[in-house]
Amino acid sequence: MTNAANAEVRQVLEGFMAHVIKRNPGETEFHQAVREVAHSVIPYTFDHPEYRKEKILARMTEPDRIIIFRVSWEDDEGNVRADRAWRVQFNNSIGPYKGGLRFHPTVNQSILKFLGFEQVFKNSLTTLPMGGGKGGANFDPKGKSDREVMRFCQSMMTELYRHIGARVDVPAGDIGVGAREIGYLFGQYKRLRNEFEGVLTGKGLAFGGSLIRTEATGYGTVYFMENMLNHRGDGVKGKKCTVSGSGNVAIYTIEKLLDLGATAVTASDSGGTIYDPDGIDREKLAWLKELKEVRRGRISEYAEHFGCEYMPGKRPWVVPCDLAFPSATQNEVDAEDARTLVDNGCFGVAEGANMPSDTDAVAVFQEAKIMYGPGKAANAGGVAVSGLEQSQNSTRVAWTRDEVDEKLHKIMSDIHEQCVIYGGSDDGYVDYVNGSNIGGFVKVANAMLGYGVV
Ligand code: NDP
Ligand code: 2IT
Repeated sequence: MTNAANAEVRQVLEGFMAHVIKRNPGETEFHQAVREVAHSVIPYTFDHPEYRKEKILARMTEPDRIIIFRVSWEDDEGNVRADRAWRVQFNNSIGPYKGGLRFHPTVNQSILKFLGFEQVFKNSLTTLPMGGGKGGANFDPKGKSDREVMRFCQSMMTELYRHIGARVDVPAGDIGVGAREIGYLFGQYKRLRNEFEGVLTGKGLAFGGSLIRTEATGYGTVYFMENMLNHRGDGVKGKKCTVSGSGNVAIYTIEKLLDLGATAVTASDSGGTIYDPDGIDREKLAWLKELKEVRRGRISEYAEHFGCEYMPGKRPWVVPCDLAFPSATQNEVDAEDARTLVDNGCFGVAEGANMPSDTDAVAVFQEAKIMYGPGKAANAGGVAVSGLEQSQNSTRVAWTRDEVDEKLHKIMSDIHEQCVIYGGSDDGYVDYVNGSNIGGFVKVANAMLGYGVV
């Protein structure tokens, strides 16, 4: 591009963002997610004027609708509680809305809009027919009894059920929402509608869940890293890895790293990080699963039990590694963390979490030209297997573990391929940010062009 053309692109981009910020005041996470996509897509639309003429990207930043509602429930002491819940139905151009539910005290509209927006592109990349949505509540499941969580979920579904359906909107899990919560939500939906349908994914295996859905996000993130490495003639085997978080995504990332002969040396939660230089082996991982999935304990207990270092209040990025897997939450890697990682020799990042690297951290990775796989590509395996769960539900079949894993492999490699098509350059470097943003955009944009002005 000439200097004049570059200046024009920049001007359009800044004007576009000014408009987004004005229309969505204070929603900083949402602005961040839109800016990252606009950086890739606006230059692309200069070569594809039909998208600009029809204002496709601008229309994509406006959710189809947002449903906000009160969830009243009673705790074990008989106190009345009132929380707030949302469902952001972002875009259903290529399929029913699809995306998780997050239960966390920090949940607000900005966070759910950023997650819903990202989901539109991620779901498009999976190659499956899924639109994008996200929801959740500012309910804090920590320290609540099973019965309290059940009452909350039942109350939430008593409103949510009117807005969702197997052909309308299909929620799943995210932070604070796992198999237990999906069970309670599905049970209430079924009772209210008197219909047994695939309205949620991540269900228990006894009632329509898919094999490998629990593992899919972590497994898929490692498969994506393997694809990025294979593209450069390397592989995951033998690499030392840092992983953040100790929830669903982190645990199955660590498991797949072990399967492929790599070593994870860290895990974390909101309290701090454990550093186990010997690596989290199978026995320790089994203990960690029990700690997090059954006892719902803290990561500091791992350090006490196995006698390794615990770094309270710290994130894993100070630990030298070859590969990093941020798998906890948004903006958990800042520019300083990114510089530390790169200076310590890290040459690959695959994001299991959604938007874990902030804008400045992404710039550090890109300037250093390390392999950087953004969440919408790297962690798409979770929603992809959700899509496979929907297919199994609607055809009333159940695929084997191997069948689902094989399809997951294929989907992750197809996503990688799309990134290379839209983000590759002659010197072999792949810009996975541009690749995933443009790759995710094109299919949704073409559907929107087909629909006319709606
Ligand atoms: P879980 O609830 O199972 O685990 C979340 C983990 O992240 C916990 O270790 C938690 O620690 C930590 N964490 C959460 N919030 C914070 C915070 N504000 N600061 C520090 N640590 C935090 O969630 P998942 O593993 O399912 O999700 C993790 C990430 O992966 C999220 O970004 C989610 O959006 C993304 N993701 C999840 C998918 C899925 O299928 N589940 C699919 C694709 C992406 P603590 O217990 O202390 O809160
Ligand atoms: O961010 C995500 O992709 C998820 N939380 C999974 C969504 C899903 O519908 O499986």
